[in-house]
Amino acid sequence: MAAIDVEPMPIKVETAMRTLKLSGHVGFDSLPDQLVNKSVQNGFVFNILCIGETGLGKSTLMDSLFNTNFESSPSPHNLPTVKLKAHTYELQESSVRLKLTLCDTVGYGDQVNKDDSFKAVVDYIDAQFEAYLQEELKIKRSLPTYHDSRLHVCLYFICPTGHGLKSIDLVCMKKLDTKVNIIPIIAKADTISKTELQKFKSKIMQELQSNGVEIYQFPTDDESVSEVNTSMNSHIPFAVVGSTDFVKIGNKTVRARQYPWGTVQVENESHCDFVKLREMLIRTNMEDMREKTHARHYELYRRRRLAQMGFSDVDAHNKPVSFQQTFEQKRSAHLAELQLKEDEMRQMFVQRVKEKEAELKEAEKELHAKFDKLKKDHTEEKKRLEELRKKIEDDTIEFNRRKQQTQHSHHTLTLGKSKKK
Ligand SMILES: Nc1nc2c(ncn2[C@@H]2O[C@H](COP(=O)(O)OP(=O)(O)O)[C@@H](O)[C@H]2O)c(=O)[nH]1
Ligand SMILES: [Mg+2]
Repeated sequence: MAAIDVEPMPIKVETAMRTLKLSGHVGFDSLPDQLVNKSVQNGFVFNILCIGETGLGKSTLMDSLFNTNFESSPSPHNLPTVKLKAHTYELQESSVRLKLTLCDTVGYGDQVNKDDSFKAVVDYIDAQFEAYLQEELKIKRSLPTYHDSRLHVCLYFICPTGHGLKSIDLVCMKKLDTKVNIIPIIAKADTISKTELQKFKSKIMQELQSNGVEIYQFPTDDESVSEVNTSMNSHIPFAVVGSTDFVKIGNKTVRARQYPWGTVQVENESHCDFVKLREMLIRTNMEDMREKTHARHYELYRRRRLAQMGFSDVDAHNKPVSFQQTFEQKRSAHLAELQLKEDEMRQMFVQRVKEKEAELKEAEKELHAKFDKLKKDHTEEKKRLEELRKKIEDDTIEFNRRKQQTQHSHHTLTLGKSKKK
């Protein structure tokens, strides 16, 4: 293959910029509308990862968040390993289509040894990044129609009945904080009293901080949402309640959990933080999470992977180097390595042939010697037999001669006797 000649360094052209006034309406002020129209046409993708022990109310919360029934089946507590299961749904609200993927950690926290529980999750997140990277690196890319499966947010369900985070929670969140936007939530918050909840929340935040776990912060740089986001950041971890049941309160039917002593309304802000979570996750910051996933977490993965493959923006002397140059270098290094391997194999082959040849020659020599010995033995045997035969013949002749002689003398003797009579 011939190398393609390219200019190693692009020529930089400095352009002076001037600000001009338009003397009439041109129309590019419609660009934001064009962007909105296009986005609406394409539809949106959002992928949620739910991590939490079996039975903490993950599926119920998803049903509550999206006001639908995802028809998930409860998973058993006896699975030998953690598995990630993703289901994709097409949702539509007015003219906006959302391709929603819910990813569940099946069997999480159910094993006796929970040391490796996070591994399956890390592998899954990386696999989605890798798939996207491979699509990006293709010559013929189809990113506009590509189903982006990268996880935009991780809802980490914390068990409400402990005295803080469990070690599995800290280990897992620490492993994931550079890979996904983590929002910790206290599950089944109806099982915890009001005073305990405040203590529990601050304990969790303190534990996260002292272990250096970076959770997702709602962005405060955008003026339109900075106030609400700042206030919401102080409510993390949200204490949520989910339900698939509806109860009539006054003349309204609401999603709620009914107990002998009263009713917990999912969407009542004085009962739990469900509305805050929904507001932050879906209504205010969904786009920010999508953007951060691409610009921060994926970018980090991509940088690490490309460095692993041997690509860099600078060479050993800190001089800029293009992708093409690195590729050419890697290609020739690879070819040289192949050549070396080929030579080694050829030499090994020649050596083996020589050895085999020598072995065969030796075998041939042995065969010849064996053949000569057999021939000699055969000749000797033949000679011996010949001699034996000759001796037998001689003996036979001698025998016959004697026999005749005996017959003759006997005959004469008999004749003489009869004469006497
Ligand atoms: N008390 C209480 N129970 C809940 C809550 N959410 C779900 N549950 C119950 O917990 C059980 C397990 O819920 P599920 O959503 O299947 O948990 P998953 O295994 O994490 O998906 C079900 O019986 C739910 O009714 C909640 O917020 N509070
Ligand atoms: Mg479930």
